[in-house]
Amino acid sequence: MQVDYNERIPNNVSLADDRRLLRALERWQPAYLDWWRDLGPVGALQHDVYLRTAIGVDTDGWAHFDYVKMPDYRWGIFLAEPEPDRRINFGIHKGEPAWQELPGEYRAELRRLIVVQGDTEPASVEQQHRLGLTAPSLYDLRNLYQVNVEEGRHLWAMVYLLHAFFGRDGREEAEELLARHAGDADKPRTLEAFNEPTDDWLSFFMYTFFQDRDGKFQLCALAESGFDPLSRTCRFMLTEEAHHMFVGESGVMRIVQRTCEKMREHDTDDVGPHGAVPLALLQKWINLHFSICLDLFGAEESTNAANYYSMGLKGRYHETKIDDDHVLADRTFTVPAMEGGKVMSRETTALKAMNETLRDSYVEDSQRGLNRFNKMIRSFDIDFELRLPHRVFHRNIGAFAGIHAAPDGTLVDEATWRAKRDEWLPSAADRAFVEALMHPVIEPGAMAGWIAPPKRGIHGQPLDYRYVEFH
Ligand code: BYC
Ligand code: FE
Ligand code: FE
Repeated sequence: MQVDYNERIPNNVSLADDRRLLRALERWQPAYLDWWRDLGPVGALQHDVYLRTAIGVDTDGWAHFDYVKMPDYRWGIFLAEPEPDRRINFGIHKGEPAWQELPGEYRAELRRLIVVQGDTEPASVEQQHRLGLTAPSLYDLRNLYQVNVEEGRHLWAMVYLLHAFFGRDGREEAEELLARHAGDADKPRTLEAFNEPTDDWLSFFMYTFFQDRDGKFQLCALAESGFDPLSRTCRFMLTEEAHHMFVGESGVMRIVQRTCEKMREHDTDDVGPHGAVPLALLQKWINLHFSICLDLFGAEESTNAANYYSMGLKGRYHETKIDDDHVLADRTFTVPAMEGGKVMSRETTALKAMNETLRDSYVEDSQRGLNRFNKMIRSFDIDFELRLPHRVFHRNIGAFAGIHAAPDGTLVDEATWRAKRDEWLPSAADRAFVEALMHPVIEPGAMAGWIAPPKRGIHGQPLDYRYVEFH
Protein backbone atom coordinates (compact mmCIF):
# COMPACT_ATOMS: atom_id res chain seq x y z
CA MET A 1 0.00 0.00 0.00
CA GLN A 2 1.55 3.31 -1.13
CA VAL A 3 1.54 6.28 1.17
CA ASP A 4 0.10 9.54 -0.08
CA TYR A 5 2.74 12.26 0.24
CA ASN A 6 0.55 15.02 -1.17
CA GLU A 7 -1.15 15.23 2.20
CA ARG A 8 0.09 17.46 4.99
CA ILE A 9 0.12 14.36 7.18
CA PRO A 10 1.22 11.37 5.08
CA ASN A 11 -0.90 8.34 5.94
CA ASN A 12 -2.40 5.10 4.80
CA VAL A 13 -5.53 5.37 6.93
CA SER A 14 -7.61 7.53 4.54
CA LEU A 15 -7.33 10.56 6.78
CA ALA A 16 -8.76 12.78 4.04
CA ASP A 17 -12.11 11.01 4.42
CA ASP A 18 -12.43 11.95 8.08
CA ARG A 19 -12.40 15.74 8.27
CA ARG A 20 -12.83 15.92 12.05
CA LEU A 21 -9.93 13.62 12.75
CA LEU A 22 -7.80 15.33 10.11
CA ARG A 23 -8.47 18.76 11.64
CA ALA A 24 -7.69 17.49 15.15
CA LEU A 25 -4.35 16.04 13.99
CA GLU A 26 -3.56 19.18 11.99
CA ARG A 27 -4.06 21.17 15.17
CA TRP A 28 -1.70 18.90 17.09
CA GLN A 29 0.97 19.02 14.35
CA PRO A 30 2.30 22.57 15.09
CA ALA A 31 2.59 21.73 18.79
CA TYR A 32 4.60 18.66 17.81
CA LEU A 33 6.91 20.74 15.59
CA ASP A 34 7.42 23.28 18.36
CA TRP A 35 8.34 20.43 20.68
CA TRP A 36 10.80 19.06 18.08
CA ARG A 37 12.44 22.49 17.74
CA ASP A 38 12.80 22.87 21.51
CA LEU A 39 13.63 19.33 22.63
CA GLY A 40 14.62 17.44 19.49
CA PRO A 41 18.27 17.13 18.38
CA VAL A 42 20.06 20.27 19.49
CA GLY A 43 21.38 22.66 16.84
CA ALA A 44 20.33 20.37 14.00
CA LEU A 45 17.33 22.11 12.44
CA GLN A 46 19.23 23.13 9.29
CA HIS A 47 21.30 19.97 8.74
CA ASP A 48 20.61 17.92 5.63
CA VAL A 49 20.48 14.34 6.84
CA TYR A 50 20.52 11.20 4.69
CA LEU A 51 17.34 9.66 6.10
CA ARG A 52 14.98 6.90 5.18
CA THR A 53 11.30 7.69 4.97
CA ALA A 54 8.49 5.15 4.77
CA ILE A 55 6.76 5.06 1.40
CA GLY A 56 4.77 1.87 1.88
CA VAL A 57 4.11 -0.60 4.64
CA ASP A 58 5.07 -3.95 3.14
CA THR A 59 8.38 -5.34 4.33
CA ASP A 60 10.09 -5.19 0.94
CA GLY A 61 10.87 -1.72 -0.24
CA TRP A 62 9.02 0.47 2.21
CA ALA A 63 11.87 2.89 2.54
CA HIS A 64 13.11 5.79 0.48
CA PHE A 65 16.55 7.35 1.21
CA ASP A 66 17.37 11.00 0.62
CA TYR A 67 18.62 14.20 2.24
CA VAL A 68 16.01 15.76 4.50
CA LYS A 69 16.07 18.59 7.02
CA MET A 70 14.67 16.96 10.13
CA PRO A 71 11.85 19.46 10.77
CA ASP A 72 10.70 18.63 7.19
CA TYR A 73 10.69 14.86 7.83
CA ARG A 74 7.35 13.46 6.69
CA TRP A 75 6.07 12.19 10.02
CA GLY A 76 2.92 10.31 9.27
CA ILE A 77 0.51 7.57 10.17
CA PHE A 78 1.25 4.11 8.86
CA LEU A 79 -0.50 0.93 9.84
CA ALA A 80 0.53 -2.53 8.65
CA GLU A 81 -1.85 -4.12 6.16
CA PRO A 82 -4.97 -5.57 7.76
CA GLU A 83 -5.06 -9.36 8.05
CA PRO A 84 -8.30 -10.58 6.53
CA ASP A 85 -10.69 -12.01 9.12
CA ARG A 86 -8.27 -11.42 12.00
CA ARG A 87 -9.43 -12.89 15.33
CA ILE A 88 -8.65 -12.21 18.96
CA ASN A 89 -6.04 -14.85 19.69
CA PHE A 90 -6.00 -15.06 23.50
CA GLY A 91 -7.92 -14.31 26.67
CA ILE A 92 -11.63 -14.59 27.38
CA HIS A 93 -12.60 -13.29 23.92
CA LYS A 94 -10.42 -15.80 22.11
CA GLY A 95 -11.87 -16.68 18.70
CA GLU A 96 -14.07 -13.58 18.39
CA PRO A 97 -13.37 -11.19 15.52
CA ALA A 98 -10.67 -8.63 16.36
CA TRP A 99 -12.11 -5.24 17.35
CA GLN A 100 -12.00 -2.62 14.61
CA GLU A 101 -13.61 -0.06 16.92
CA LEU A 102 -12.67 0.64 20.51
CA PRO A 103 -14.24 -1.96 22.84
CA GLY A 104 -16.07 0.39 25.23
CA GLU A 105 -15.68 -1.87 28.28
CA TYR A 106 -11.87 -1.74 27.98
CA ARG A 107 -11.53 1.93 27.15
CA ALA A 108 -9.63 2.85 30.33
CA GLU A 109 -7.13 -0.02 30.01
CA LEU A 110 -6.43 0.63 26.34
CA ARG A 111 -6.04 4.32 26.92
CA ARG A 112 -3.49 3.63 29.63
CA LEU A 113 -1.48 1.19 27.51
CA ILE A 114 -1.42 3.58 24.56
CA VAL A 115 -0.48 6.58 26.72
CA VAL A 116 2.35 4.69 28.46
CA GLN A 117 3.67 3.50 25.11
CA GLY A 118 3.30 6.98 23.60
CA ASP A 119 5.09 8.62 26.51
CA THR A 120 8.30 6.68 25.93
CA GLU A 121 8.76 7.78 22.31
CA PRO A 122 9.26 11.55 22.75
CA ALA A 123 11.01 10.80 26.05
CA SER A 124 13.77 8.99 24.18
CA VAL A 125 14.24 11.94 21.81
CA GLU A 126 14.50 14.26 24.82
CA GLN A 127 17.02 11.99 26.51
CA GLN A 128 19.15 12.00 23.35
CA HIS A 129 18.75 15.75 22.79
CA ARG A 130 22.45 16.68 23.06
CA LEU A 131 24.18 13.62 21.64
CA GLY A 132 24.53 15.15 18.18
CA LEU A 133 27.17 17.49 19.56
CA THR A 134 29.65 14.66 20.17
CA ALA A 135 28.99 11.99 17.52
CA PRO A 136 31.97 9.70 16.78
CA SER A 137 31.36 9.93 13.00
CA LEU A 138 28.92 11.25 10.40
CA TYR A 139 27.67 7.69 9.99
CA ASP A 140 26.76 7.51 13.69
CA LEU A 141 25.34 11.02 13.71
CA ARG A 142 23.02 10.08 10.90
CA ASN A 143 21.94 6.92 12.71
CA LEU A 144 21.15 8.92 15.84
CA TYR A 145 18.97 11.27 13.80
CA GLN A 146 17.28 8.36 12.04
CA VAL A 147 16.39 6.82 15.40
CA ASN A 148 15.18 10.22 16.65
CA VAL A 149 12.84 10.92 13.72
CA GLU A 150 11.44 7.39 13.93
CA GLU A 151 10.77 7.71 17.67
CA GLY A 152 9.01 10.95 16.75
CA ARG A 153 6.92 8.97 14.28
CA HIS A 154 6.13 6.39 16.96
CA LEU A 155 4.66 9.23 18.96
CA TRP A 156 2.51 10.09 15.93
CA ALA A 157 1.37 6.48 15.83
CA MET A 158 0.05 6.59 19.40
CA VAL A 159 -1.39 10.09 18.97
CA TYR A 160 -3.32 8.87 15.96
CA LEU A 161 -4.91 6.11 18.07
CA LEU A 162 -5.75 8.60 20.84
CA HIS A 163 -7.34 11.07 18.42
CA ALA A 164 -9.10 8.53 16.26
CA PHE A 165 -10.64 6.40 19.02
CA PHE A 166 -10.77 8.33 22.28
CA GLY A 167 -12.37 11.66 21.43
CA ARG A 168 -11.82 14.56 23.77
CA ASP A 169 -9.80 12.84 26.48
CA GLY A 170 -7.64 11.28 23.77
CA ARG A 171 -6.85 14.76 22.48
CA GLU A 172 -6.01 15.88 26.01
CA GLU A 173 -3.69 12.92 26.49
CA ALA A 174 -2.01 13.77 23.18
CA GLU A 175 -1.27 17.27 24.47
CA GLU A 176 0.07 15.87 27.72
CA LEU A 177 2.49 13.68 25.76
CA LEU A 178 4.22 16.91 24.72
CA ALA A 179 3.96 18.48 28.19
CA ARG A 180 5.78 15.83 30.25
CA HIS A 181 9.55 15.82 29.72
CA ALA A 182 12.37 13.38 30.43
CA GLY A 183 14.00 14.23 33.74
CA ASP A 184 11.64 17.15 34.44
CA ALA A 185 11.28 17.68 38.20
CA ASP A 186 7.60 18.69 37.99
CA LYS A 187 6.34 16.74 34.98
CA PRO A 188 8.61 13.75 34.40
CA ARG A 189 8.00 10.96 31.91
CA THR A 190 5.93 8.05 33.20
CA LEU A 191 8.47 5.21 33.35
CA GLU A 192 11.65 5.67 35.31
CA ALA A 193 14.17 4.63 32.68
CA PHE A 194 12.84 7.41 30.47
CA ASN A 195 14.02 10.08 32.90
CA GLU A 196 17.65 8.94 33.06
CA PRO A 197 20.31 11.15 31.50
CA THR A 198 21.81 9.77 28.27
CA ASP A 199 24.65 12.16 27.66
CA ASP A 200 27.45 10.11 26.12
CA TRP A 201 27.62 7.72 23.20
CA LEU A 202 28.45 4.68 25.27
CA SER A 203 25.13 5.31 27.01
CA PHE A 204 23.42 5.85 23.65
CA PHE A 205 24.54 2.49 22.29
CA MET A 206 23.61 0.76 25.58
CA TYR A 207 20.26 2.55 25.41
CA THR A 208 19.51 1.38 21.88
CA PHE A 209 20.74 -2.11 22.80
CA PHE A 210 18.78 -2.51 26.06
CA GLN A 211 16.01 0.08 26.18
CA ASP A 212 14.89 -0.08 22.55
CA ARG A 213 14.84 -3.84 23.10
CA ASP A 214 12.22 -3.30 25.80
CA GLY A 215 10.43 -1.36 23.07
CA LYS A 216 10.67 -4.38 20.77
CA PHE A 217 9.20 -6.76 23.36
CA GLN A 218 6.44 -4.41 24.51
CA LEU A 219 5.51 -3.67 20.89
CA CYS A 220 5.46 -7.38 20.09
CA ALA A 221 3.10 -7.93 23.03
CA LEU A 222 0.85 -5.06 21.88
CA ALA A 223 1.01 -6.26 18.27
CA GLU A 224 -0.90 -9.35 19.50
CA SER A 225 -3.73 -7.09 20.72
CA GLY A 226 -7.33 -7.86 19.87
CA PHE A 227 -7.79 -4.13 19.25
CA ASP A 228 -6.79 -4.32 15.61
CA PRO A 229 -5.74 -0.68 15.00
CA LEU A 230 -3.26 -0.98 17.90
CA SER A 231 -1.97 -4.28 16.57
CA ARG A 232 -1.47 -2.93 13.05
CA THR A 233 0.23 0.23 14.33
CA CYS A 234 2.66 -1.77 16.44
CA ARG A 235 3.40 -4.18 13.62
CA PHE A 236 4.60 -1.35 11.43
CA MET A 237 6.53 0.26 14.30
CA LEU A 238 8.40 -3.02 14.74
CA THR A 239 9.77 -2.80 11.21
CA GLU A 240 11.36 0.53 12.19
CA GLU A 241 12.49 -0.82 15.56
CA ALA A 242 14.73 -3.37 13.85
CA HIS A 243 17.07 -0.55 12.85
CA HIS A 244 17.25 0.76 16.43
CA MET A 245 18.30 -2.70 17.61
CA PHE A 246 20.94 -2.75 14.89
CA VAL A 247 22.30 0.65 15.95
CA GLY A 248 22.62 -0.53 19.56
CA GLU A 249 24.12 -3.93 18.91
CA SER A 250 26.55 -2.86 16.20
CA GLY A 251 27.52 0.21 18.23
CA VAL A 252 28.44 -1.80 21.33
CA MET A 253 30.15 -4.40 19.14
CA ARG A 254 32.34 -1.76 17.49
CA ILE A 255 33.37 -0.42 20.90
CA VAL A 256 34.22 -3.94 22.09
CA GLN A 257 36.25 -4.49 18.94
CA ARG A 258 38.26 -1.27 19.33
CA THR A 259 38.90 -2.06 23.01
CA CYS A 260 40.17 -5.55 22.19
CA GLU A 261 42.42 -4.19 19.44
CA LYS A 262 43.96 -1.72 21.88
CA MET A 263 44.34 -4.41 24.56
CA ARG A 264 46.31 -6.54 22.11
CA GLU A 265 48.32 -3.64 20.71
CA HIS A 266 49.42 -2.37 24.15
CA ASP A 267 49.26 -5.68 26.02
CA THR A 268 47.16 -4.27 28.84
CA ASP A 269 43.59 -4.32 30.22
CA ASP A 270 43.88 -0.68 31.07
CA VAL A 271 43.22 0.83 27.66
CA GLY A 272 41.85 4.07 29.11
CA PRO A 273 45.16 5.92 28.65
CA HIS A 274 45.13 4.73 25.02
CA GLY A 275 41.79 6.36 24.37
CA ALA A 276 39.56 3.27 24.48
CA VAL A 277 36.85 2.09 26.87
CA PRO A 278 38.10 -0.67 29.23
CA LEU A 279 35.97 -3.83 29.23
CA ALA A 280 35.42 -3.44 32.98
CA LEU A 281 33.83 -0.09 32.30
CA LEU A 282 31.58 -1.53 29.58
CA GLN A 283 30.45 -4.05 32.18
CA LYS A 284 29.38 -1.24 34.52
CA TRP A 285 27.35 0.41 31.77
CA ILE A 286 25.71 -2.97 31.07
CA ASN A 287 24.90 -3.36 34.79
CA LEU A 288 23.20 0.03 34.80
CA HIS A 289 21.21 -0.14 31.59
CA PHE A 290 20.10 -3.74 31.95
CA SER A 291 18.86 -3.24 35.51
CA ILE A 292 16.85 -0.11 34.76
CA CYS A 293 15.36 -1.82 31.72
CA LEU A 294 14.30 -4.88 33.75
CA ASP A 295 12.17 -2.43 35.75
CA LEU A 296 10.34 -1.46 32.56
CA PHE A 297 8.49 -4.78 32.58
CA GLY A 298 6.66 -3.96 35.82
CA ALA A 299 6.12 -6.12 38.89
CA GLU A 300 6.65 -9.92 38.87
CA GLU A 301 3.02 -10.35 39.87
CA SER A 302 0.59 -7.87 38.41
CA THR A 303 -3.18 -7.74 38.32
CA ASN A 304 -2.95 -5.07 35.61
CA ALA A 305 -1.01 -7.44 33.42
CA ALA A 306 -3.40 -10.33 34.14
CA ASN A 307 -6.32 -8.12 33.13
CA TYR A 308 -4.65 -6.89 29.95
CA TYR A 309 -4.13 -10.50 28.92
CA SER A 310 -7.57 -11.84 29.81
CA MET A 311 -9.23 -8.88 28.15
CA GLY A 312 -7.31 -9.64 24.94
CA LEU A 313 -5.47 -6.29 24.95
CA LYS A 314 -1.81 -7.29 25.43
CA GLY A 315 -0.47 -10.73 24.66
CA ARG A 316 2.78 -12.59 25.17
CA TYR A 317 5.85 -12.45 22.94
CA HIS A 318 4.96 -14.46 19.80
CA GLU A 319 1.62 -15.38 21.38
CA THR A 320 0.30 -17.35 18.44
CA LYS A 321 3.44 -19.50 18.23
CA ILE A 322 3.05 -20.68 21.83
CA ASP A 323 1.54 -24.14 22.18
CA ASP A 324 -1.12 -23.83 24.92
CA ASP A 325 -4.78 -22.80 25.25
CA HIS A 326 -4.07 -19.02 25.23
CA VAL A 327 -6.57 -18.55 28.05
CA LEU A 328 -4.37 -19.81 30.90
CA ALA A 329 -7.26 -19.88 33.37
CA ASP A 330 -5.80 -22.42 35.78
CA ARG A 331 -2.15 -22.39 34.81
CA THR A 332 0.51 -21.48 37.32
CA PHE A 333 3.92 -19.91 36.86
CA THR A 334 6.92 -19.65 39.16
CA VAL A 335 8.23 -16.14 39.72
CA PRO A 336 11.27 -14.99 41.70
CA ALA A 337 10.36 -13.44 45.03
CA MET A 338 11.79 -12.22 48.31
CA GLU A 339 10.80 -14.46 51.21
CA GLY A 340 12.20 -14.19 54.72
CA GLY A 341 14.99 -11.89 53.51
CA LYS A 342 16.11 -14.35 50.83
CA VAL A 343 15.74 -14.57 47.08
CA MET A 344 13.32 -17.44 46.55
CA SER A 345 10.69 -18.31 44.03
CA ARG A 346 7.00 -18.68 44.42
CA GLU A 347 4.08 -19.98 42.50
CA THR A 348 1.48 -17.60 41.16
CA THR A 349 -1.07 -17.69 38.36
CA ALA A 350 0.22 -17.60 34.80
CA LEU A 351 -2.00 -14.57 34.26
CA LYS A 352 -0.51 -12.54 37.06
CA ALA A 353 2.96 -13.52 35.88
CA MET A 354 2.56 -11.93 32.43
CA ASN A 355 5.14 -9.21 33.10
CA GLU A 356 7.63 -11.82 34.28
CA THR A 357 6.99 -13.97 31.21
CA LEU A 358 7.80 -11.04 28.93
CA ARG A 359 10.82 -10.13 31.05
CA ASP A 360 12.09 -13.72 30.65
CA SER A 361 11.91 -13.42 26.86
CA TYR A 362 13.75 -10.11 27.11
CA VAL A 363 16.54 -11.53 29.29
CA GLU A 364 17.06 -14.38 26.84
CA ASP A 365 17.25 -12.04 23.88
CA SER A 366 19.67 -9.71 25.68
CA GLN A 367 21.89 -12.67 26.56
CA ARG A 368 22.06 -13.65 22.89
CA GLY A 369 23.42 -10.19 22.14
CA LEU A 370 26.02 -10.46 24.90
CA ASN A 371 27.08 -13.86 23.55
CA ARG A 372 27.95 -12.16 20.28
CA PHE A 373 30.05 -9.54 22.09
CA ASN A 374 31.82 -12.30 24.00
CA LYS A 375 32.54 -14.13 20.79
CA MET A 376 34.27 -10.98 19.54
CA ILE A 377 36.32 -10.81 22.76
CA ARG A 378 37.32 -14.48 22.44
CA SER A 379 38.38 -13.94 18.83
CA PHE A 380 41.16 -11.74 20.28
CA ASP A 381 42.14 -14.51 22.72
CA ILE A 382 41.16 -12.31 25.62
CA ASP A 383 39.96 -13.94 28.80
CA PHE A 384 37.02 -11.75 29.77
CA GLU A 385 33.29 -12.29 29.65
CA LEU A 386 30.63 -9.58 29.67
CA ARG A 387 27.68 -10.66 31.82
CA LEU A 388 24.13 -9.59 32.44
CA PRO A 389 23.77 -8.77 36.11
CA HIS A 390 21.39 -10.92 38.17
CA ARG A 391 17.75 -9.83 38.13
CA VAL A 392 17.81 -8.71 41.74
CA PHE A 393 20.68 -6.27 41.14
CA HIS A 394 19.85 -2.54 41.35
CA ARG A 395 16.09 -2.85 40.99
CA ASN A 396 13.51 -0.22 41.74
CA ILE A 397 10.23 -1.88 40.69
CA GLY A 398 8.72 -5.14 41.88
CA ALA A 399 9.79 -7.71 44.47
CA PHE A 400 13.45 -6.63 44.50
CA ALA A 401 12.94 -2.90 44.67
CA GLY A 402 15.39 -1.37 47.11
CA ILE A 403 17.17 -4.68 47.82
CA HIS A 404 20.95 -4.38 48.03
CA ALA A 405 22.63 -7.03 45.93
CA ALA A 406 25.85 -7.62 44.03
CA PRO A 407 25.70 -8.12 40.23
CA ASP A 408 25.90 -11.90 40.82
CA GLY A 409 22.77 -11.74 42.96
CA THR A 410 24.39 -12.11 46.39
CA LEU A 411 22.49 -10.01 48.91
CA VAL A 412 24.66 -7.51 50.77
CA ASP A 413 24.06 -5.04 53.57
CA GLU A 414 23.70 -1.36 52.95
CA ALA A 415 27.24 -0.49 54.02
CA THR A 416 28.69 -3.00 51.55
CA TRP A 417 26.41 -1.69 48.82
CA ARG A 418 27.66 1.85 49.45
CA ALA A 419 31.27 0.75 49.48
CA LYS A 420 30.94 -1.32 46.30
CA ARG A 421 28.50 0.77 44.31
CA ASP A 422 31.20 2.45 42.26
CA GLU A 423 32.70 -0.92 41.34
CA TRP A 424 29.35 -2.13 40.05
CA LEU A 425 27.82 0.93 38.43
CA PRO A 426 29.33 3.90 36.55
CA SER A 427 31.02 6.17 39.09
CA ALA A 428 31.44 9.92 38.72
CA ALA A 429 35.04 9.30 37.66
CA ASP A 430 33.95 6.72 35.02
CA ARG A 431 31.44 9.17 33.63
CA ALA A 432 34.03 11.93 33.52
CA PHE A 433 36.42 9.56 31.70
CA VAL A 434 33.82 8.62 29.10
CA GLU A 435 32.73 12.22 28.65
CA ALA A 436 36.32 13.22 28.03
CA LEU A 437 36.46 10.70 25.16
CA MET A 438 33.48 12.31 23.47
CA HIS A 439 34.60 14.68 20.72
CA PRO A 440 32.64 15.31 17.56
CA VAL A 441 34.20 13.76 14.45
CA ILE A 442 32.75 15.39 11.35
CA GLU A 443 35.23 14.57 8.57
CA PRO A 444 33.50 12.19 6.14
CA GLY A 445 34.81 8.67 6.75
CA ALA A 446 36.73 9.59 9.93
CA MET A 447 36.00 7.78 13.20
CA ALA A 448 36.62 8.56 16.87
CA GLY A 449 39.45 6.49 18.33
CA TRP A 450 37.32 4.60 20.88
CA ILE A 451 35.11 2.87 18.31
CA ALA A 452 35.86 0.68 15.29
CA PRO A 453 34.36 1.66 11.93
CA PRO A 454 31.16 -0.12 10.88
CA LYS A 455 31.34 -2.99 8.40
CA ARG A 456 29.47 -1.07 5.72
CA GLY A 457 27.76 2.23 5.00
CA ILE A 458 24.07 3.00 4.83
CA HIS A 459 21.88 1.89 1.93
CA GLY A 460 24.88 0.91 -0.20
CA GLN A 461 26.70 4.22 0.29
CA PRO A 462 30.43 4.22 1.09
CA LEU A 463 31.68 4.82 4.63
CA ASP A 464 33.05 8.24 3.70
CA TYR A 465 29.70 9.40 2.35
CA ARG A 466 28.48 12.77 3.65
CA TYR A 467 25.65 11.31 5.73
CA VAL A 468 25.04 14.72 7.27
CA GLU A 469 25.61 18.08 5.55
CA PHE A 470 26.00 20.97 7.97
CA HIS A 471 24.75 24.44 7.20
N1 BYC B 1 8.47 3.02 36.17
O1 BYC B 1 1.21 -3.83 38.07
P1 BYC B 1 2.51 -3.28 37.65
C1 BYC B 1 9.71 1.86 24.03
C2 BYC B 1 3.99 1.16 37.99
S1 BYC B 1 9.75 1.06 25.56
C3 BYC B 1 7.48 3.65 36.85
O2 BYC B 1 3.59 -4.26 37.44
P2 BYC B 1 1.90 -2.95 34.92
C4 BYC B 1 10.85 2.68 23.65
C5 BYC B 1 2.78 0.79 37.20
O3 BYC B 1 2.42 1.81 36.29
C6 BYC B 1 8.18 0.21 25.71
N2 BYC B 1 6.35 3.04 37.26
O4 BYC B 1 2.28 -2.42 36.33
C7 BYC B 1 12.14 2.30 23.97
C8 BYC B 1 1.75 0.55 38.26
O5 BYC B 1 1.21 1.81 38.64
P3 BYC B 1 -0.30 1.92 39.23
C9 BYC B 1 7.11 1.05 26.38
C10 BYC B 1 6.19 1.73 36.97
O6 BYC B 1 0.89 -2.00 34.41
C11 BYC B 1 13.21 3.10 23.64
C12 BYC B 1 2.55 0.03 39.42
O7 BYC B 1 3.91 0.40 39.16
N3 BYC B 1 5.83 0.39 26.32
O8 BYC B 1 8.76 1.72 23.34
O9 BYC B 1 1.60 -4.37 34.90
C13 BYC B 1 13.01 4.27 22.93
C14 BYC B 1 2.38 -1.46 39.61
O10 BYC B 1 3.10 -2.18 38.61
C15 BYC B 1 7.16 1.02 36.25
C16 BYC B 1 5.20 -0.20 27.37
O11 BYC B 1 5.66 -0.18 28.48
C17 BYC B 1 8.35 1.71 35.86
N4 BYC B 1 9.36 1.08 35.17
O12 BYC B 1 3.28 -2.85 34.11
C18 BYC B 1 11.72 4.66 22.61
C19 BYC B 1 3.92 -0.91 27.07
N5 BYC B 1 6.74 -0.27 36.13
O13 BYC B 1 -1.20 1.36 38.18
C20 BYC B 1 10.65 3.87 22.96
C21 BYC B 1 2.74 -0.40 27.83
C22 BYC B 1 5.55 -0.33 36.74
O14 BYC B 1 -0.28 1.13 40.49
N6 BYC B 1 2.87 -0.50 29.27
N7 BYC B 1 5.20 0.86 37.25
O15 BYC B 1 -0.43 3.40 39.41
C23 BYC B 1 2.62 -1.59 30.02
O16 BYC B 1 2.35 -2.64 29.49
C24 BYC B 1 2.67 -1.50 31.52
O17 BYC B 1 2.20 -0.24 31.88
C25 BYC B 1 4.05 -1.70 32.16
C26 BYC B 1 3.87 -1.72 33.70
C27 BYC B 1 4.67 -3.02 31.66
C28 BYC B 1 5.01 -0.56 31.85
FE1 FE C 1 9.80 3.68 19.45
FE1 FE D 1 13.14 2.47 19.14
